[in-house]
Amino acid sequence: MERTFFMIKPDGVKRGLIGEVIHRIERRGFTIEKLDMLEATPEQLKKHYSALVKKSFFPELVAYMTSGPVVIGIIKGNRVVDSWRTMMGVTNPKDALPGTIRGDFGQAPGDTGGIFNIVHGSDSRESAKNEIELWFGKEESQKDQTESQE
Ligand code: DAT
Ligand code: MG
Repeated sequence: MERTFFMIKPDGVKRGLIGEVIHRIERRGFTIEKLDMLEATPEQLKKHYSALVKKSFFPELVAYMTSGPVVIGIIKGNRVVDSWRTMMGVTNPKDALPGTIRGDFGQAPGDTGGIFNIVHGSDSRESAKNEIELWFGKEESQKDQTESQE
């Protein structure tokens, strides 16, 4: 059984969408294995978004992601990595389909940038493992390794 890392970003928490997101995960039949609430630090975000640190929007992204508490969690299920990405919708809410979380709730108010897309999900099994280690520790990520071979 596969596991993935997800996050409800500060806009999702502020807008009262924790229940909505959790409900969609449960309704879809995935198991929530871990759940926590915290304030992400710029150091954690540099690691979490290591592929994006050189992008022009990175300072804006860190400001967004540190603008309030986030909910982090691990969900488990058959092919959950890809399924959760599908449930989230594409990165920019302007393009995200209705019925997806980002398509139903995301906001992209400016023409020049500013993406507030409610949720995060790992984009591959490898990212899931790395992100689980970053946010929940090595022991939790190693559990993931043995279980992903099932
Ligand atoms: P995703 O969250 O769909 O995996 P990503 O990993 O490419 O997308 O980017 C991470 C986050 O960075 C994304 O959720 C919102 C922000 N972001 C990406 N591209 C952006 C852009 N062009 N302008 C502003 N923010 C952006
Ligand atoms: Mg990503």
